[in-house]
Amino acid sequence: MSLNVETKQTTPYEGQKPGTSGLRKKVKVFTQPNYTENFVQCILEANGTALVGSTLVVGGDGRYYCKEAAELIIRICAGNGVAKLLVGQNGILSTPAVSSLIRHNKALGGIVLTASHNPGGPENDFGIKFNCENGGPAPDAFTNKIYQLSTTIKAYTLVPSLQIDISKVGVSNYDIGGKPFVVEVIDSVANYVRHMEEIFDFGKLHDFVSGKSNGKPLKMRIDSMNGVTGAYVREIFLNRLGATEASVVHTTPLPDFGGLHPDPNLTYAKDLVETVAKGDYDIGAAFDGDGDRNMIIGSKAFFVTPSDSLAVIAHYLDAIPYFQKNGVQGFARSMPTASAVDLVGKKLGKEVFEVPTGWKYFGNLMDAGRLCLCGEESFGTGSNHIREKDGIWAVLAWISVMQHTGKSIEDILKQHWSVYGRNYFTRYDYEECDLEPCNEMMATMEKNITAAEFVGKSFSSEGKTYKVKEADNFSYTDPVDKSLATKQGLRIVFDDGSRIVMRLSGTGSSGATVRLYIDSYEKQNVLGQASVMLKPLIDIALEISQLPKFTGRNAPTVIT
Ligand code: G16
Repeated sequence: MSLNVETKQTTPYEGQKPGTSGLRKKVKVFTQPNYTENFVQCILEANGTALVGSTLVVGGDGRYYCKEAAELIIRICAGNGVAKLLVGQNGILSTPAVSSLIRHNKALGGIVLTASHNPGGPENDFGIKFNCENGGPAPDAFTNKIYQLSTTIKAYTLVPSLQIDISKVGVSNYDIGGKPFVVEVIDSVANYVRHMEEIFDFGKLHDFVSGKSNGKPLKMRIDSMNGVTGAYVREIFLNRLGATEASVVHTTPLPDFGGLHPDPNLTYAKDLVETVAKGDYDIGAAFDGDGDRNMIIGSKAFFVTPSDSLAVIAHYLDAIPYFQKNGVQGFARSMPTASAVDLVGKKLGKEVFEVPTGWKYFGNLMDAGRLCLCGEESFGTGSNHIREKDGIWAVLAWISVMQHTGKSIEDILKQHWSVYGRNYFTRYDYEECDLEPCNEMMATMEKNITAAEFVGKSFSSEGKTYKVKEADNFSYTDPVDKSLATKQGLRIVFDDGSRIVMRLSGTGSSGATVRLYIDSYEKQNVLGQASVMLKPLIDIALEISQLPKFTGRNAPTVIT
């Protein structure tokens, strides 16, 4: 039976402008009449003529509204000439899994349903983003196009009568006005697990994790925080690597993450940190809702900053079969990320790139064969095996490094610092501030730090003095396509290499979140306590930015 395409009239909604990684709003915003429909129609139209006859991947982190949105997207895709959809069972796919599937299936792209680390549930957040055919988040030019379309949209098309049960794996064939349309509901984890098996030596890792190689099972606590990684973690760590059931927790993806805030950092992954601090563990790890972020801690909750995590993995990359086979190209980090990896790149003679915040800025460099490993301070680490950051990949990389060196996480870090020096790093987040005073604060600070007399100025606190070497609002020209991204964050660089960076988050769903990043390099004094070492520079940052005055906040909501 042929199904009919219907055209529905609509009017634009304000504010459908994708942020750092897609459109993130409260569920209540997305469930307004035509809100999701409008945005999905604009995503599809932004693909132009390539859409007709294409294959797309659809899936998300299982949060509230994910399944309904996936079913709606299927009907809208059917109405817009898409030929085939690969849909995760129950609408579930981690963000790295979507990226992998797009690449393996040579799809035109994928629609990812996630608000990442933001809380879920009817009162919380939902999100939609588009990933392009390289598997990576759509670049600025593409998301600007989506936004432009959203401001003028008059109609969307869909097949309202299309019935689909995405709880069962299988292929459904439809006839849409005489044209075939295929929906393949796929096992959410199979392709991703296969991919990890190609990258890492699962045999060696199994012997190490299960204790077969040295009679001592690896004591780990992997916390999925009730996000999407649960199913992937169980298959990889329990079934393939022989870990014990007690090694994994919160592995059932829940629509509201069981009330957890699935953001793997010292504040929100508190349960993991406290348990590992008290217990007898070699490694602790947590992921965010959609599985692209990770946090690594060692025995007694020894914290590995994401900037150090990137640098250590860079140092040991050739312990991983994928890199033995494909070679090691350049490294990259986002601008606010501490520059620890730069030192590894320099030593190994590799190119190192500094890009704006957002994984989308790494894609071109990877596609051009110039970049194989990158990371961000926001708990993102990944490689060119896909075009998203990849939480489980990062944990497998760390276990590979532990297996290779035979050392504890703390000893690996201490040895690293003894060779390269240490970048002490912290990030202060001031969440849900009023937008207007924050904009005013940023504008005032930009004016002050870009004034001619600012360079050369000295600032002192607690006996430490820092002299300004340069200061700007970071801009970036992509080395591959020469596209320009401006106003990517205020940064002050001091003559010892230490830095203060301030920017407004692009991933919140309401108000403004101010992020203050402090990066202080020490060649010799590498075993200090980070909070003590960073205190002078934090005080200087608060003085220069006048943050307490503008935001009315005397303390951050999150410190990492
Ligand atoms: C997204 C992006 C990351 C970015 C992070 C933080 O992560 O993919 O590249 O570093 O947001 O962005 P912001 O500082 O603007 O909030 P995710 O995990 O939220 O998709």
